[in-house]
Amino acid sequence: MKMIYILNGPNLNLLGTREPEIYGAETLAMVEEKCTIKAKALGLSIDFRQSNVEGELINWIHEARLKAQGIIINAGAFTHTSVALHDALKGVGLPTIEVHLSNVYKRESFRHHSYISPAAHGVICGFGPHSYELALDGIVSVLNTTRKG
Ligand code: CA2
Repeated sequence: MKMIYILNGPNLNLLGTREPEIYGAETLAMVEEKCTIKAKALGLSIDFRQSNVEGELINWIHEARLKAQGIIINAGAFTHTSVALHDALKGVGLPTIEVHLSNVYKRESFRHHSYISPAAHGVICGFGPHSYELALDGIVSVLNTTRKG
């Protein structure tokens, strides 16, 4: 079964506790549960993780090179700051979907630039927790169209 790493960046552990008008009322554990159900229906395994530490996210991306077939990443605010995450994703070269709960383009201009997007196959944002399920559909589509051999 194909393994997908779903990586979450800083402050996403606070999901469901504040700013429900932006991020929704669901906790990250609830998002993980939905992803687990969706992944099972798609025939995928997932490893769902969150860290507030940039280096830990980078190490997980490196780990994914040998252990996973794809990455879904919500890098949180590191999206807008981290050349290091960009380089890690480029370096590993796995199919990657960038995901955001909120529509970052409707928000402050500093959220309009992403260092992740140039290293990603595609971007999904603005659908709340459902963004993650859409990203799982997206990664299946990428994996099924990537040329083998
Ligand atoms: O919309 C997204 O998913 C973001 O990646 C979330 C990040 C933000 O910096 C990005 O621009 C867009 C912030 C995650 C923090 O989430 C919280 C949730 C509830 C309470 C506090 C923070």
